[in-house]
Amino acid sequence: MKFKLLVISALVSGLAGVVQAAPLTISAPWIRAMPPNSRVIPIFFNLHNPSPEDRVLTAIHSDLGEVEIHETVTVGDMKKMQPINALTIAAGKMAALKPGGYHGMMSHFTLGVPAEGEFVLLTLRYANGESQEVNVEVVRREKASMLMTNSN
Ligand SMILES: [Cu+2]
Repeated sequence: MKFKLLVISALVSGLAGVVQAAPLTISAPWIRAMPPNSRVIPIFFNLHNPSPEDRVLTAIHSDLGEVEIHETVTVGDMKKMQPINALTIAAGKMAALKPGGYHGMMSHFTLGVPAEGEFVLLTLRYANGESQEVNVEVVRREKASMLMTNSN
């Protein structure tokens, strides 16, 4: 019995050394449906970080175009958006990528502007080398509002 316990504790401590940080939780993802001649389309989702360490989103990748991470800033009485290199999601907190705030901005579409109802596979990359995928539907804003409400 004592031997078994020792083995178990050795296993647990062995695992602890290689354990991966808990994955972030993605909720209410959506891409805004835009006309087919649009040069850019916005990407939104909530990122919850359940781990005890801050996590840093450094890139959003898609095979269907280029994606930047944008922030929205107020200059005078104008709102404008600009690219940022990283978005920190503090330990235990949530970062919202939402209209009027942070968002992904997709451009240079390889297969044209994704249409309403299509899905775009995104890979979120983090500063610690981890990544995660999310398949995001292109929807109209009305439907997105329902998504966002339901996730709260
Ligand atoms: Cu933008």
